[in-house]
Amino acid sequence: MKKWWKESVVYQIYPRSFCDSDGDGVGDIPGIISKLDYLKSLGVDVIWLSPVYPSPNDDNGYDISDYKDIHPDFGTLADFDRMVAECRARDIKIIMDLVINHTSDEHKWFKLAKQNDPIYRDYYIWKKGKLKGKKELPPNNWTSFFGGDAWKKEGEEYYLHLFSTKQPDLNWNNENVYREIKEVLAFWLDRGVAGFRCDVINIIFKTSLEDGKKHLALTGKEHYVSKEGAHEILRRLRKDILSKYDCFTVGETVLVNTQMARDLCSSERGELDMVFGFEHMESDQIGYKWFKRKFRLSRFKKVIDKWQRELEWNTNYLENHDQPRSISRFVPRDAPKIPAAKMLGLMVLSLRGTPFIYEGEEIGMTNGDFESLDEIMDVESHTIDKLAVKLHFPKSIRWKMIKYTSRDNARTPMQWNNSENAGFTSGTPWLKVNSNYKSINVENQSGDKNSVLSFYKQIINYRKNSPALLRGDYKMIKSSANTFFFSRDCGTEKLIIMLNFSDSRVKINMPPNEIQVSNFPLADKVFLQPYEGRIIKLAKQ
Ligand code: TEU
Repeated sequence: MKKWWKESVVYQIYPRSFCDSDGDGVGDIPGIISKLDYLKSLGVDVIWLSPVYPSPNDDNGYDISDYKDIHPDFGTLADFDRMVAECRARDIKIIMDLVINHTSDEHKWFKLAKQNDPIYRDYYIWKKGKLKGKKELPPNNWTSFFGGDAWKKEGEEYYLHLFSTKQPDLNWNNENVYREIKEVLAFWLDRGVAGFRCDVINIIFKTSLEDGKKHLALTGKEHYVSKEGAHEILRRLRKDILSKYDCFTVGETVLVNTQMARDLCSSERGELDMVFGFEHMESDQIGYKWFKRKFRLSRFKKVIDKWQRELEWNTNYLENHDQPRSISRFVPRDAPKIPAAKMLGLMVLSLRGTPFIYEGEEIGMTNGDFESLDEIMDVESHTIDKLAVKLHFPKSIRWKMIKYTSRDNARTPMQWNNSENAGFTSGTPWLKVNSNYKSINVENQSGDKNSVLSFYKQIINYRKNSPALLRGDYKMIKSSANTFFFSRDCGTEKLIIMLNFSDSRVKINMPPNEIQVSNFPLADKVFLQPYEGRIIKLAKQ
């Protein structure tokens, strides 16, 4: 089958924050349908929908209580089918988020498991506590991704939760779990979806429940990161289900290195088609995301270059619903936002691989302008704050950590126009709208040929017609410390992409060439402007 997804531009929708059609303050499927023409005009080929399943929303849908239905906040299965049909009419495909490391604690399987049901108990991972003197401790020392213990006591035993206490981990040693999830995949593929983004897919299989080596974060990880058991499950899912449909999968893979990514994506093994690595997203963090350090382009370039060289094909992205906005982290705070947002967009869309754009990135949305923890909804931020209180971190430090790293930075409602609530809802939005919506919004930018949005449209269109950008080889070109240059070459077409990450002009020294795209309409052949991104085509020699 043709790997059509290699030539696609994927757009991630976080449904709660995209567009609300009924005024309840939460985005929904009819809202998404109303914006499909917008997405088509942007040049989007595939939509990745963050979870729309029923969920108590402890983690905004990443805690699923029914895999085969739609949350009433988002609409109904009939709305979903209509969305698929409306997408098909515009030649847009949809991929779903598949969250199968854990369910919600309100899923019927877990409710039965808690009651010691002979079948469902074993769908989850249970163990007795450990006695230390008279004190009972959790079964092992593992810590959760959101901070604190990875176990919660329920009755006589503890259950494992690598995320929040309301997200019990499934037991992938149980064949029934495999069978149930296999049916979930078929259910959505039969409804017309074109694949899945597989949440934390490389940690689903736990090899043992022994104590882990102590780490600053994620103690226990050596017992579950990228284990053979997970590889095997993915191979079985491909053989039993995925291979029967024209679809693709992209794995969200935590703590993955290029070797692990290659093992997951190699075509002989056929486990996943692509992964999201995180190494480049860590170039402004120390060890774990709560400790921020200055962004260093040298580190960032090195990581991007390594992933480009070492993987035959992969994803390119700078944003998603878990990460602060790119414009608020990969360029200095005082950088001019419009050219910088365009330059970052040019990078994502011109590297080798499938580009993923996150809602709002195409208009240069920035981090949320939250003033206190009360305005933040994210379970991760609140869990970390509680832990930091226990560790006696002063309030000002706690707030600083959360303000710059909270996942809610990217979850603020989509900014459609300059009417109240940015045109996102006629009600009260579930999360505060960024007050910069009056200047940063889709409507303002649609009519402005110099806007970030117009630039995205231009590059996407350019990409669709450029064999070098779609399929060409990648090579980094040596350049100064403040710039990132690389070539894309497919024999008939040789392009060079130049990105200036600094506020100074940079002299360029290139053979005869033609400027194809630049975020500065009057681009100069001798100098790159501050935050300029450009594509040049080398004249045939
Ligand atoms: O994220 C997994 C994951 O690694 C994140 O917890 C990440 O460490 C953190 O968000 C970085 O800030 C996925 C989903 O994308 C996330 O929204 C869910 O909360 C999580 O899985 C659990 O399902």
